[in-house]
Amino acid sequence: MNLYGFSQHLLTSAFLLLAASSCLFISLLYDHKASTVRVTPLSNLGEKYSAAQPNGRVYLQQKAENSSNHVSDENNCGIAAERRFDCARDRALTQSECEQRGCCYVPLPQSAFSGPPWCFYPVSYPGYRMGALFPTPRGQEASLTRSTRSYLPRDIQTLKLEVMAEEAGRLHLTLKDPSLARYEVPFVTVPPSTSTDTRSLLYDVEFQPEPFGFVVRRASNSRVLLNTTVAPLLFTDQYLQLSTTLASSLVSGFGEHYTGLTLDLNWTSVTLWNRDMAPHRDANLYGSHPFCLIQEGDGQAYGIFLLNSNAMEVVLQPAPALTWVTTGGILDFYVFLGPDPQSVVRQYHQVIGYPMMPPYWSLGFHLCRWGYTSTNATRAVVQKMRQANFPLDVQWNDLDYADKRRVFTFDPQRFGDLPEMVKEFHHEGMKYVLILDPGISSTSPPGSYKPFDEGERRGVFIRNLTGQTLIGKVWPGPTAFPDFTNSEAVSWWEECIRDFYAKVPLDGLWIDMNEPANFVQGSVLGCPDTDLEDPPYVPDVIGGQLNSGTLCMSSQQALSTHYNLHNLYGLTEAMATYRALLKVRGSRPFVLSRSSFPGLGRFSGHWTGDVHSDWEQLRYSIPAVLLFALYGVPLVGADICGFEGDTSEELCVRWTQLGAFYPFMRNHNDRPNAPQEPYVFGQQAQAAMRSATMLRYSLLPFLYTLFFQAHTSANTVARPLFLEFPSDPNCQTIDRQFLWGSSLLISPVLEQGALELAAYLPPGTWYSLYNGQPYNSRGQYLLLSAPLDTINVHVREGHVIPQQVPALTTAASRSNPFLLTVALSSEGWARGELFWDDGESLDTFEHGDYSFIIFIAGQSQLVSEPVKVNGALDGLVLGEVRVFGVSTPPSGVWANGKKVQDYSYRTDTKVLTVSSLSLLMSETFTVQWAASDITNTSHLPTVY
Ligand code: MIG
Repeated sequence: MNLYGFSQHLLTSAFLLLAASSCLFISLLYDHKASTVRVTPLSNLGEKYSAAQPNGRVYLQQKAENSSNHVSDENNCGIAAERRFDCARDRALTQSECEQRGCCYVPLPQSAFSGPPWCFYPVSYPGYRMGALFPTPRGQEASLTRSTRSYLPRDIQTLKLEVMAEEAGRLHLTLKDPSLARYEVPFVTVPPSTSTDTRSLLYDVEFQPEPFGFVVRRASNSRVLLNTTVAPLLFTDQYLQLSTTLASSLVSGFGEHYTGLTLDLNWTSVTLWNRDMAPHRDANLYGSHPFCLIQEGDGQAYGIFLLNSNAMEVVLQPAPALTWVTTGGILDFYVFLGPDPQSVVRQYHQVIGYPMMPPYWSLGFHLCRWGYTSTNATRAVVQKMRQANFPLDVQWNDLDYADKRRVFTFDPQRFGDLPEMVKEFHHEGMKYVLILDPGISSTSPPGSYKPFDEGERRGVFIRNLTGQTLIGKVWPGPTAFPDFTNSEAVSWWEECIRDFYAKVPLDGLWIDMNEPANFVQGSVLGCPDTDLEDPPYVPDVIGGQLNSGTLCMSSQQALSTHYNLHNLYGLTEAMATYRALLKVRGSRPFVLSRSSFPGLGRFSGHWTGDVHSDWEQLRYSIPAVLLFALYGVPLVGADICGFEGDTSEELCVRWTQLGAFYPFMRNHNDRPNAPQEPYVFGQQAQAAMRSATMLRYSLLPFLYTLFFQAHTSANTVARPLFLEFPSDPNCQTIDRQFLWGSSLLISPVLEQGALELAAYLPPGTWYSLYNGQPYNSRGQYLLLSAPLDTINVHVREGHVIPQQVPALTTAASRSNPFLLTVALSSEGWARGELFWDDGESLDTFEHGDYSFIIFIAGQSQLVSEPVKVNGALDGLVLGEVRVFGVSTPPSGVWANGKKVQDYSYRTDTKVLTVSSLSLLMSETFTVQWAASDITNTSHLPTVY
């Protein structure tokens, strides 16, 4: 095949890809009206039943005959320990209490609290009875009724089940109260837009009418992915529970917690309740993501999303199985069928929205600490960074800037010239971000603090049960909390930001404390005694009560109670902040949020909060970052060198090396700690940090292109190995290494004193990014040398990595010459792409205001195909090409047909380096190297 045919083919598929992704995007953005889904015929749920059961009622083979309400007999209780489902999740029960519930009580040697439950449901415990399924405009629905009471207060006796086949790979199933509207999560989901060919569904669903339950199978192999008939559905006002078996124990998700990439299913539980809490084991942290991805073990995967924002607990047991217990709302399930893990992620993001495109500068290095106590102290930091020759794009300030810690003000003494400082930074090509807490001080003298006065006047704050503005306590003392579900609050917030921006031309906002955090429980007046403050069941939350460290549950927001909306506080603040920045600055917003919920990534990045400066926290920052990629928040990183406690030089070097590969790279430190800016360390440590940061800067064109792919195709940026190599069993749980996209493998040192590490290389050839040294892996661990100045990074064969000569800011690096690293496959080809635009305008892809170039190497040449070119590429050139894996020494090199003098070839590593090029990026270029196997290719220069 000649080169032309080769590239043409790839080009066509790239066009198709672009076209497809742009359609999708448009539909996500503009198709909010499309509320009707096409009619789902009865046969959706499996042709086989509809024929036999014309009334639509479907039965499982193993339908249990009688479901008695009496204490169960031995047979009904003879359930394997790992398949016991807890009948006493709500509270501890004695044997007689357990049996009064009609449950089995069979003690085990282990404690009832750490292993299988002693009190568990018998086979076929009474629950709901399902009626006939009827077609609806959106799919099918059926009525569920229960004739007996459950053991919990306020059963919803009748439920409506709706089953919707929205995409071939997506099942959507809801359970609601048909007679009384209950709270449902607003904002989050993007309505389905396409009609689905129901013959192509990747799944079958079967229903067991009594007691109600359902089974979801993978159509291709009949594998059972969910089976909810194993325990009863409970649906009461404040306690909703459903259990299911899973197809495997490889479960990732249910953040935000301090865990590895896959969860421990050995009788554990995770609680989803947003909380200001430094990362540590067994604690509910800042965000909630009721989504999990399950690897089936054969390369296939599926995902489950329970769209519910109430305080939730997910119980995990080794069956493998899980139980959702949530304290309100409705049950709104999505199942994503993949079949490969990256498709599961994409299907999930199609529901919660694709991530935003970050401004280019936000991929640079950010420096922050709590304790830069004045503008001059802040200036000094920037100056020392410059003197020490460290890249720095964004300087930050923490609470120090604010006058009496009140947001939207700045201290007249210490930060009196903040506006000038920010302009100076801009002058140097840098950006500036500061912290913004949601709490609005409520005790300034009337007339002296507009945000509060205006907020009160416009009624933007969360109210207590009796209708007064709820007052809590945060950094400025007593504070009110804006209700971002109130449109009036959203426009007031925009005005506050506009007023402040008129003085301080900041470039982005860091929204902290938005769980929301409160230093008093509930409010300064406590909380009223209601079922919301003290529900029949409280999941295992830090502090023991839902209002610990936050607002009263009974407090009122425009859309519902805080009880229902708590987990959405950070998301709604991020939405309001994104919108305000967009309107005020008119360019792509940068928001960094601590609290999160599904959908956050459309508006914001995330940092992992108050990590401690120790080696274990360094190591767990990798799964934290990778999990947020699954959650649709690709712009994420941990505080480099650690936030709490003193760092050490070695830890800080290793953390900076790893941090250079966090999609979001910020060094941030707490007030009392030893300083940890890169320049405070010894020369050797500084050199190591500098080279890691420079390496990142050289890779920013590649990183930016990955963000473009996340934004348009829901690809992941930092990517777990299993997503890229789903059928390699070795990759299933790896979370000490990760990938950028599909082609860069990052293997950091995570242990004190280590100067080498065992790194897994999936099958194929991997080249050292530094020198092109190849490793041919059969899928094995290799011992890699990792002296203090080195983080191991390998390029996967078959890929072209676009790079650029680094500089101390992205403003400068963006006009430097590009470099291409070409990692040839064993067949001698490679491919890569570059997305390029001005880096800060909004929706450049959507408006077609960007450049897109495909690079293809094969048959001893590298060719660029500028698929689309705009002004952003003006004057930019390709300066150098490195080709890894050139098997024979070339006898000549040509650029656009002209002979090149400045090249070198190393026979040991087989790397060809072509320097001193100056080829316009906006035009097609060709770099050719002569090798013996292409002498008969007529369009190449004759070299022998
Ligand atoms: O209660 O603004 O996670 O990054 O430096 C602490 C001060 C409040 C918590 C954030 C941290 C920030 C700090 N904030």
